[in-house]
Amino acid sequence: GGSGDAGSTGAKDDGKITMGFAQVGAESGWRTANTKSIQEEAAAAGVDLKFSDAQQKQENQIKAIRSYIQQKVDIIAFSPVVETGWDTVLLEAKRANIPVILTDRAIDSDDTTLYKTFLGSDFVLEGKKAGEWLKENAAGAKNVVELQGTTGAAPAIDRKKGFEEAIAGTDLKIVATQTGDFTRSGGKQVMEAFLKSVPQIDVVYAHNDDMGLGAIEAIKAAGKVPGKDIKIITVDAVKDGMTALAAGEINFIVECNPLLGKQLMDLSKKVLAGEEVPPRVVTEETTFTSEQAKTELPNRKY
Ligand code: GYE
Repeated sequence: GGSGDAGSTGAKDDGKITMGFAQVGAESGWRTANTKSIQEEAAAAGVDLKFSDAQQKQENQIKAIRSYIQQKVDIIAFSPVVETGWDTVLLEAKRANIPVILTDRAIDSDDTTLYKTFLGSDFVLEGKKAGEWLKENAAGAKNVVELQGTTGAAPAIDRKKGFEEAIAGTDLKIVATQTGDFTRSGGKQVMEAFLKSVPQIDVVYAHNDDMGLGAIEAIKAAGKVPGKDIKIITVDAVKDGMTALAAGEINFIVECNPLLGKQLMDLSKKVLAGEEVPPRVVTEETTFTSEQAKTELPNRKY
């Protein structure tokens, strides 16, 4: 922290930046890759990283942020588990003159002075890409079941929204939707229940690879063939997802890039140097079909 060395913004006596990072949890392959990227890039940038895992609970993240404020870190970065309920703690950071950067997920607040910038994907666009592919590539399919991410999380809200926009006015319909909390076990459990209660399922739209992989287990256990009897679309494109895509068990994946570490360190340095940063930094992403996954898989880093 910057305590005691008057006149300097952010740097301690040794000149090192201290960052407090409040991570969501370790719920998915995406999250594991994201954590690794932040830790590695902090080390490469000479940033002293204090890292906490909130186990997908907002109260834990709020506690972690408060402790970073008490420790007088130079900058706080976090990936908000849900969109709402952040104003109080972020106001505390602001009053303590500690800048905040949102990474990966956005918050829903009218007060945009509570953070310097938001670095992450366009989740509505991801949902749209999923819906567009389905419209064009699944002739005859009608009934979609949706495995939602964590309730109240930006990627769950936005991936649903974008997908619904894309399939509006077509024969495709979401006939059942429930959260699987972005985990493999959650996806499996919800899919088991859907297979029992929904008479005809043509498509699974899972908000991430892990829930899609859990759904595959449930579909196989029910004696059906994933990717054939039931089409599967997911978001993320982590290695396990890409492997299932190459094998034809998943039909389409919308990429979401977890490697945000380098950009986060660069933005933090700029903020602490008093430089202007854009209020929103969007990461660039693509999509993969089964054929493309076969080519890409050997190069996949996470
Ligand atoms: O898609 C999912 C993870 O916030 C973009 O969180 C992230 C999402 C990602 O658990 O796998």
